[in-house]
Amino acid sequence: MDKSSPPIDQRKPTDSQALSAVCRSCLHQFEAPQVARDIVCPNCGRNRIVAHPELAQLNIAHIDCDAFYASVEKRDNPELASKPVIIGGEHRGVVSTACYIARMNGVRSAMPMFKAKKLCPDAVIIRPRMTVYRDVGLQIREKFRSITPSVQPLSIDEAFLDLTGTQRLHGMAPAALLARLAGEIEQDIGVTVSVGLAPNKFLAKLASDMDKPRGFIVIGEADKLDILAKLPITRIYGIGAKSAQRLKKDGLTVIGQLQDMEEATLIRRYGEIGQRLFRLSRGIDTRHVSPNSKAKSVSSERTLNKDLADLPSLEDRLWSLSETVAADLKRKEMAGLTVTLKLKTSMHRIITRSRTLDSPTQLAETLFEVGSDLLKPLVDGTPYRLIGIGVSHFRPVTEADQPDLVEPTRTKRAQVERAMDSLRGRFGGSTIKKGRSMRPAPNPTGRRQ
Ligand code: TTP
Ligand code: MG
Repeated sequence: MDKSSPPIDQRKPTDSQALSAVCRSCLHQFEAPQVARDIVCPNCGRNRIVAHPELAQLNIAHIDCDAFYASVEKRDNPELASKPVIIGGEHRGVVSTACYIARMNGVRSAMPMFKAKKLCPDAVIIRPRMTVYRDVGLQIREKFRSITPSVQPLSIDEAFLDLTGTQRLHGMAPAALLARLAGEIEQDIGVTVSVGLAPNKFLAKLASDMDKPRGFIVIGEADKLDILAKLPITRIYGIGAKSAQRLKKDGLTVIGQLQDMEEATLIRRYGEIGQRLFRLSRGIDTRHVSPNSKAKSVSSERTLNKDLADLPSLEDRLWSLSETVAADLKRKEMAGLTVTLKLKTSMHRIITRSRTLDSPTQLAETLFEVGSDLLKPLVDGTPYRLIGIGVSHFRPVTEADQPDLVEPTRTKRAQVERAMDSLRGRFGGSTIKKGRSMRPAPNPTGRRQ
């Protein structure tokens, strides 16, 4: 057990503890006498109640739309309301999302479409309408911003909100404000959301996912350890299938096991990740909600000293830009699905080419590989004065750069890059060069940055 944790972490709600409660239907705020499952609102008699002993002290929220693309499709075509709906088919026949009716049959995001059809033969399959989803996502983001300026979008359908200080502004507790916001989004935009309220980002994100759809879960200091203990280790962000496998080999599968381990042991075994495992398993997360983080795209471009027309020179620049973008993504804990290459000709004509990947990335190697593929057909003697590379369509970082069974060399390169990142983390920045930077320069003038 973590002996150094403050005593509050060890406290659990008891039956005699009073609960602050909010009715999600009429927003009435009241004190419920004790921990009880079936509290009914004394004002409206309904039972959609959020209640928790620490309700008045919690300020960090995560809000995520329910089955986002599918919800938008159902909104726009009421005939679909009670039918199983699957969105997808664009990227080599993979499911983007499925409504909760289709999920009852086992359909999940990222599943091959043929398998989804087998599981749910009655499903209505719809191709994604990205521009519509993006517009709806932006409208929802504006709703978030109507209650606090401190909104940090994570992807098209989710964001963190810091509600510190909003009680005075809006005259109601964060929980009531969030309940009102969820109702408004449902009413005005026609999409339902799930809300998590907690002392920090990690716990808020876990909470929003615990009671979908139309959920509202609160995690406090006193119950966080118990709630975390039962969850699989993969719920810790950054622990993907590969890390989970490694931990499983060591007999570690649930977060509770990490809570029983010393920090030094975890760091000795797993390095930087070990420290994260230690802190997050105890619900400790000091990251701030940062409203200014670039959420739409992360990119880097460079105007060249002299115009370039040959592939090796352009690739040379592309590599260092890919490294810059990857470092930015890793620092911001973001990963994107779409890679965009930008070129400006000597005549100032801008050319962009994009490719959407099967799974999101934050790796320089992948950015470079895709960027270079997009670049090759454009190298036809045209002199270019600027080159840039960017990433957009952010997905949860936990889904990033999964081992690629089809292209094992990519997996291998990803491993090397991660190892380098970890060394950089321990010994500091620029002293360590990645594999590609150490290869011989592809042309006599090629200089790595
Ligand atoms: P999510 O919020 O992960 O999923 P969701 O909103 O569909 O469902 P949930 O109720 O579990 O939150 O992703 C938001 C949208 O992003 C989703 O509607 C479709 C898209 N998406 C993909 O295109 N591919 C994927 O693998 C995932 C996970 C999502
Ligand atoms: Mg969602």
